[in-house]
Amino acid sequence: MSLLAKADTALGTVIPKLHIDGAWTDAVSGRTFAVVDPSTGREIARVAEGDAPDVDLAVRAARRAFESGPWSRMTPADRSRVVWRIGDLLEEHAEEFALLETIDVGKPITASRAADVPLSADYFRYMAGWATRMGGSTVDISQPGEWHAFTLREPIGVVGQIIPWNFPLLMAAWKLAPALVTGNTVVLKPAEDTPLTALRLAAICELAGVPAGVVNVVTGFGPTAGAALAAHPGVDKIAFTGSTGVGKRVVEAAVGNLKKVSLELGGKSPNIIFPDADLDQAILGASQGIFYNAGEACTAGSRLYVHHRVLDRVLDGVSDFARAIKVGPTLDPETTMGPVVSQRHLDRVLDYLRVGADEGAKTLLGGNRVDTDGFYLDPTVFVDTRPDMRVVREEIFGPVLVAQPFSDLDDIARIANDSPYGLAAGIWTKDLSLAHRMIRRLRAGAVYVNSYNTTDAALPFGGYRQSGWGREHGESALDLYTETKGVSIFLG
Ligand code: TXE
Repeated sequence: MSLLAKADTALGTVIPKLHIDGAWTDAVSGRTFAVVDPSTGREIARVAEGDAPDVDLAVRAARRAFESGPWSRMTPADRSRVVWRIGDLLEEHAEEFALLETIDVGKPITASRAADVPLSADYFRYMAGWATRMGGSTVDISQPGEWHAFTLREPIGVVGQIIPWNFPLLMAAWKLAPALVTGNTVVLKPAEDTPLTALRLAAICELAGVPAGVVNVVTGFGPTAGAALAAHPGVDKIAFTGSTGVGKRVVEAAVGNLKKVSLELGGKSPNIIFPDADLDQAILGASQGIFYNAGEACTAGSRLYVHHRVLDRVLDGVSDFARAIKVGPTLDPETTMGPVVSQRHLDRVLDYLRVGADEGAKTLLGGNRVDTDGFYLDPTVFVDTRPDMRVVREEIFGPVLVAQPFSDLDDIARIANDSPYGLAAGIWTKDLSLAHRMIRRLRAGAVYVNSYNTTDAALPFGGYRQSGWGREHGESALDLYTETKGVSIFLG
């Protein structure tokens, strides 16, 4: 069977409806919206268009499931087993999920197979372990002999989760797994561009033994379904990954009932190559840091700073890498870079290419859309940029790199930090003390040394400044989904 036919079969496994209280339902309005394959620009499915009334039904179902159990009252070992099983089932259905992700997002099948699906499966299994590991502690208060004081960690309750389209399955895993192991119930809203794997995942959760009402999925648009979820008074906590602008709107919407908020937002991350670096490694890291996933990554190393002594060599190397990228249809195993996610996003990135040229940046490479069906762009490198240019300051979220030389080792931390964002930063050097000095000076939630884009389920992840609030992964993820109760007992 060809991959195209297999993708069609995978598409047939998705129930294109809302998943509320364990049932698949149409939107109250009866409306649906189109899902488009970015490789071709053609509609491949229609899914239910949820809105405020559907969100309300889902929140009520999640509340019932939270209040009446069994989920929030299950033993940690039982919850752990169910969450682990989600990971195992994802692995059993790996090829189906990889195909769905590929046709929905426009990412090469090789990437979906190698990264998105296995990382998502591993994430559920990693988080499953925390169910039986987390707990409170005993605390000595004023006169220990007369008091017994301790803490309890309890689920927050009903959690709303709004996720983006660049890594839809992985983002669903990052959100669902910690919320579930800690005993919360969830209403998940996937991005309108990429609803397929979240819907399939809801079915997998049920197969794994997640009770009805614990994982609800409402597909729909941001300003309608998303905004309704963020504002809903029955939601105790909202977790959002997406643009900084919408993150601010989510915060405003959450004010009504002061629901807890965690945010993973945009970035414009610096990748800094010092003159002593292993340049072959650094060139590879700088190139993959921006061109992986067609630049649609919040941690993308989109600002490249190269010491002037090695600038030419690095730019030559990055250009060679970019020229060797095979831009093309995502089901072709030879393709190394797919299209961007949508016509809307293509227009946004093309606009930045025009802005960069107008601002006086020099296009070293690329700068054009690929003239074919689908939303393809050439890998692009701008040089001769200035710190105040929009292409240097704003997140483009496409395969567009801005490169600048630097001379002063002390000044580069200030230049790198000159951004409203603070999500990630990369350093390339063999000088250990320089690396350590830089690590401390960079204002970013993730610092990569002689590597780029390393993520691990165990390593806290989140942003400084306008890149977000809170830390996902590791034990920090539990903080996002639990309340801590301080208990004091007077012993008399
Ligand atoms: O993001 P949105 P968009 C950045 C990136 C990109 C830009 C715009 O720079 O170019 O955002 O992309 C939901 N209330 N990132 O417009 O709108 C929406 O339905 C509640 C970085 O696609 O932020 C989707 O589910 N929710 C990012 C989610 O928010 C709303 C990943 C993200 O979409 C809403 C994606 C509203 N008013 C884009 N409006 C990252 N940090 O990785 C929209 N949404």
